[in-house]
Amino acid sequence: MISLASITEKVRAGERISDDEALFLFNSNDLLAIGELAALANEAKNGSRVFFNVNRHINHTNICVNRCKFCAFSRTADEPGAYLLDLQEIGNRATEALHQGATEIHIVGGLHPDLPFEFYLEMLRTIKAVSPTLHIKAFTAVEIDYLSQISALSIAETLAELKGAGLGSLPGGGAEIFSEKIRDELCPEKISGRKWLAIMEEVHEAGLKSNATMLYGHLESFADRVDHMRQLRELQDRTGGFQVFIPLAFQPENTPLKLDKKAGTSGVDDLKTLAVARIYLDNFANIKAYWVMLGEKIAQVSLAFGVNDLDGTVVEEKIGHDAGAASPQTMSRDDIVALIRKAGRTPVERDTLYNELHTY
Ligand code: V47
Ligand code: SF4
Repeated sequence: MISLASITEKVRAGERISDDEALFLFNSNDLLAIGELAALANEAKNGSRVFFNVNRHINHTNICVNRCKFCAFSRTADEPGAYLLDLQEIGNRATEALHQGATEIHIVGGLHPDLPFEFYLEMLRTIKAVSPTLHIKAFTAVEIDYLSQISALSIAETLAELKGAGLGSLPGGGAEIFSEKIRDELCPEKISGRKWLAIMEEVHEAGLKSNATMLYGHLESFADRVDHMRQLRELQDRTGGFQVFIPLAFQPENTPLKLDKKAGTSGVDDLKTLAVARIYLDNFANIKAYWVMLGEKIAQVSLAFGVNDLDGTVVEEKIGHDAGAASPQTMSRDDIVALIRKAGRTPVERDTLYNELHTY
């Protein structure tokens, strides 16, 4: 019989927990016990060190052919608020980021109906021309699939072209929730969970690292969350190419999915989800709290619930804030260092590939 005691024994022995055990934890209300287990699992990997990075997000366009029901960011080209940044503006933002000490540019955007593949290559080259030292983490698996369609290249060829133009790694977006039933309701136009995983496998085979996310707090059940993490754990066993798992707390404002005023996640759910992820995903080195969606305070408390990574200075964020995120647009390096220190942890600035740059 599964119990908290039997799971604790496994975690103490460094053993992998089962899907049923993860589900048991999700269904438990003993948040502090789950947090303690997650902290144990994390401390074995990372001690008291917490990673963060200095980065800038650039969302080159919000014009998108898809209409995911959880998304408040996307527009059709003729809708108010639709935008497309030109290459000069993208170069200016990268230059500004470089001067502010950024080591990473994080780029994701809508699936624009008219941009040619060459635009994406030029965007990467433009940023690399600002500084070859800037790491470009860009394009979700969903965008890679779209770029392979517009370029009429295979996924492997698309990745090779992008890599040649300066792509350094991939962010973890577009995973949403892998359950076919929920995905059909949420984002029927988007590639399937199976395709997302297949593309990530090719990404890893191409020698590129990537991240992995899970959007939670909408229509999915706890079992759907465990199913999602199981598929990530299995792929990670095969490739080892995921650097970090990032649960994304659904922000309901201005989305077609805003069912009622209670939509969205609770602090308890946020902490439990991060903690269960730390315990279950034993082959992921890092669990990241994305403070933009969680708010700074929950992100800080999560450092006692198994989290060892915080993203980042960000600078300008649209996807969460268009959907009502209450967090600020940016945190400075000093803000993040103070947040980590006040949690009694050691701040470590990293680069995108988790090389350590500076311990504070
Ligand atoms: O794929 C869209 C999500 C993702 C909403 O890899 C929403 O380091 C909450 O993936 N509420 C893009 N989430 C962002 C993303 C990300 C962010 C930070 C770091 C990394 C990384 C990746 O945002 C989308 C989608 O899952 N999203 N709308 C919303 N209303
Ligand atoms: Fe488009 Fe991405 Fe928003 Fe879906 S989540 S509508 S693919 S921008």
